[in-house]
Amino acid sequence: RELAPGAYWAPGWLTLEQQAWIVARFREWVQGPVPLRGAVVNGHEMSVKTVCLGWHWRPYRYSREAVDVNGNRVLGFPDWMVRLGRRALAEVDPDLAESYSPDTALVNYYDAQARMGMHQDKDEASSAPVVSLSIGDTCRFRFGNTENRGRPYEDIDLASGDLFVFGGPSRLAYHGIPKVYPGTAPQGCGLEEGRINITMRVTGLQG
Ligand code: MD5
Ligand code: FE
Repeated sequence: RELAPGAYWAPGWLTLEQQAWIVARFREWVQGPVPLRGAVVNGHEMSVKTVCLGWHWRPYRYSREAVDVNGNRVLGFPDWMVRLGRRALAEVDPDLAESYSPDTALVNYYDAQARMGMHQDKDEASSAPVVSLSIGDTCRFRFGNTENRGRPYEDIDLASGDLFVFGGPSRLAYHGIPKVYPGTAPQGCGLEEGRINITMRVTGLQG
């Protein structure tokens, strides 16, 4: 369903088998050159922990090396994820899908206490859509407006397997995760506790 212009929600888009396969890759990524870490924003460590593919994100910029962790180069952005991103976008905008080339993924892990405050994703130099996939515990997702952190907003529950695409005017909407519902991950998704969210993005950077 289209929540707002350019914001599309496809519940249950990933099969349980696909979810479990992606969780197995996640377990490899976190054993890779750069561990999961909470980024430090305004002197505070985020409760959401992140590992990146392609480009390393830290507040307000991207780099190839995880300069705020251990300086290692991050893992490459996998080809299978480019294809998955195109298939996701094809669900909502077939014309955009074939030329969509995400080059970075922020893979976020939320434990039962983790929260993400209302923010805009504007560290990318491209206006290409963001493709978001959720696995594990259900969370409350707050989808706001493009003007400020407050009302009007709409709260929806994002469950394991859900796809969200943020494009067009919704690309710069404020959004956040006020709550995770512990113990709600479905049997077979590969995650016993917590929530994984993958956001594929186009950085608009070269090199
Ligand atoms: C999450 N992650 O569920 C969300 C999904 C993040 C983040 O917010 O920055 O890692 S991505 C949500 C998103 C991206 C771009 C635009 C909009 C939402 N939006 O217009 O609401 O862990
Ligand atoms: Fe965001």
